[in-house]
Amino acid sequence: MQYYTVVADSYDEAERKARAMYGDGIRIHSRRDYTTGGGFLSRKRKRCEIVCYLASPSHDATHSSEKDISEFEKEARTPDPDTLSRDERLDTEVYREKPYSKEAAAILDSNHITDPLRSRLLDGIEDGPDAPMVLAERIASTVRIDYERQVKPRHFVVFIGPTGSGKTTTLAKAAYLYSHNDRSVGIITLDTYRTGAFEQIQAFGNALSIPVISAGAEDELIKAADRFSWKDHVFIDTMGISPKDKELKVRLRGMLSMLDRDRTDFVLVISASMKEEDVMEQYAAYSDFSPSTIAITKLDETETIGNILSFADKADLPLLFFTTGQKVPDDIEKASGSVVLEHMRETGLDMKRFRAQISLQ
Ligand SMILES: Nc1nc2c(ncn2[C@@H]2O[C@H](COP(=O)(O)OP(=O)(O)O)[C@@H](O)[C@H]2O)c(=O)[nH]1
Ligand SMILES: [Mg+2]
Repeated sequence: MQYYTVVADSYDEAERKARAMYGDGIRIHSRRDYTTGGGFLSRKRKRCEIVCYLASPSHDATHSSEKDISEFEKEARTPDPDTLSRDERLDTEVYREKPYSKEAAAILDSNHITDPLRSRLLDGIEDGPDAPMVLAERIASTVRIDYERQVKPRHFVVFIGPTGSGKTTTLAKAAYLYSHNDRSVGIITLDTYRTGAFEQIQAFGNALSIPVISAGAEDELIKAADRFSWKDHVFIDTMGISPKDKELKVRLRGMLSMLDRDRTDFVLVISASMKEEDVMEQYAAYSDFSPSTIAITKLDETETIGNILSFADKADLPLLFFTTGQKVPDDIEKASGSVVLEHMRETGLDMKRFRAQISLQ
């Protein structure tokens, strides 16, 4: 078994850090409290070291009872420095807290960037006048951007996500953007449920000269896909499904299973104004469709996108587009490192100086 040692100022901090780094599946094996410093040059400082391990994969963490957890926590709070055998000690990967810039941490916190992304971004950034610049550079290079799909998505591009997140509007903007690269595009809408849904997408289609077909059942989708088979890209709009609406989800999944998976991209559309926990919940509802990329909408309605960046990092999804208003087709931009930085809350970053110093996409 692999053991991890995490050191921090207090037990709670060490536990928080361990969870952030290794996930909620960790179990705490032992704890050691000690003090450092106290010499001529440094003050005494209390420290806490915890040794933890990951519950074995066969152990289903979701089935461990509350009782188990409270018992292991009780045990973990009892200092027990010598319980590891020598071999186990040798097998222990030691993580020691490194000094990091408090200014950089404040910037990340004001942007709601959470662990594990927060810890990764801060790792090794030392205090000093350059800290915000180093952080900005790191953010720009850490955030994953879907450059490949920005240039060439697959044949079918399906937009999924909660109702009202901006799927239909963003799909129309994106279809127009791609049609400008000398590509022929078409739109199929599966949203035949909501009143006015077809009229909305058809109005966009008419305004942008993109043909729109409505398909309410599997055979209709097959026919529509056939009619558009000569198109470079076919954008498929869907209805939002609430986590409770199992029937609608089964129906949507049934229709989408008609598409050739190897020729299909699923774009998850998420509003930037959602809290990270709510985004995670929505992501779980749509995870069956295995989205490969994210479009973030309504950046004009929020001051920061740290919540989305933290989510994207946890879900390991790259960013495709940002939308910044209701105007179709104008209010859309391809995601990039510099656009991400521009949409971070007032951080004291001098974007002009920053742009001048490092070249970003
Ligand atoms: N402010 C703002 N509103 C947006 C943006 N994108 C979409 N909307 C609005 O959000 C509402 C829902 O959009 P819609 O595309 O119908 O969402 P859907 O239910 O996911 O298809 C509409 O009023 C859109 O105009 C955006 O980037 N900024
Ligand atoms: Mg819609």
